[in-house]
Amino acid sequence: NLSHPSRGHSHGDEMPYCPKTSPLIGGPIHVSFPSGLTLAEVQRKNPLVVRGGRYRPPECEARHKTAIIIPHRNREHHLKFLLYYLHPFLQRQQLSYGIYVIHQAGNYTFNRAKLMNVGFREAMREEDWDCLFFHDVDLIPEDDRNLYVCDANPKHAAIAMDKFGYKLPYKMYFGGVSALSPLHYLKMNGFPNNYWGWGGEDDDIGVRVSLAGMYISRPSLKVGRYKMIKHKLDKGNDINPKRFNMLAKTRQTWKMDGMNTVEYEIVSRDYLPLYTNITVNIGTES
Ligand code: BGN
Repeated sequence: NLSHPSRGHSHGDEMPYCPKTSPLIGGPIHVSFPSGLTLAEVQRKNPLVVRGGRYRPPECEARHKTAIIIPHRNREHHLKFLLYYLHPFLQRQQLSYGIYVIHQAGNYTFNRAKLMNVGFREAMREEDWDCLFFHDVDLIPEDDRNLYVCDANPKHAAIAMDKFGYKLPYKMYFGGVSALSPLHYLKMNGFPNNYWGWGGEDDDIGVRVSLAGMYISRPSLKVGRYKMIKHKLDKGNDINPKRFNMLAKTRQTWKMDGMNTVEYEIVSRDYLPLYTNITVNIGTES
């Protein structure tokens, strides 16, 4: 039986799988930031997206189920543009997908990596996703061929960002957008919980990949292109002065800190038209 176990009644029982390569994808995407764009407009342009920001191709059975995890606080403006580009982009790839925004409650220093751990657990609780994209809110993919599916190894997708001249800033860079299967994620004990503020957590995650015996896979420079929405460093996300010391110890700490130790309290879970919003209390630095 090749049909999907969780198929609902909105789909027939005899739907064929989607083609291996979607006929809907093109090449480069021209990214601009139209003033006056509203979420209502994004909703109007994506009539097939259902409650919680979920979608399945209407014409075929998707080959991939991808969850997008976006850590967030006070970036509504960026989120709006990301949703505006991401929904149609994922639909052109004929993916079955869901978008989760993980919103850090309160005003304590931001913790991107811990929010990703929350997103992983909460998304997997709802659905058997086969790939998770850990996605900064301010990065817009610029090429349709940047497929939002997982590879055999953890994938660093944002390898060519405009702010770094469309090149990798350094060889071990793992920031911005990365894609891991649930198995990859658990094998490396998820992400670190104790990087508060800006910097270093993505390098720690990159080191975990190799400590767990995996490699970093990457799309080509032509395809892994992203435009960053310009902004200043946020209030509540100061540069983390401890990042150098912490990074030097990842080899000793990765098994004791991560998915196996993450603690948090869900404040609310809202199934909004374009995304699932999970507001979470992740505490403060100990
Ligand atoms: C690096 C930061 C990353 C950041 C990239 C790109 C650190 C750790 C100290 C070596 N790493 O320098 O977190 O994503 O720049 O901006 O600060």
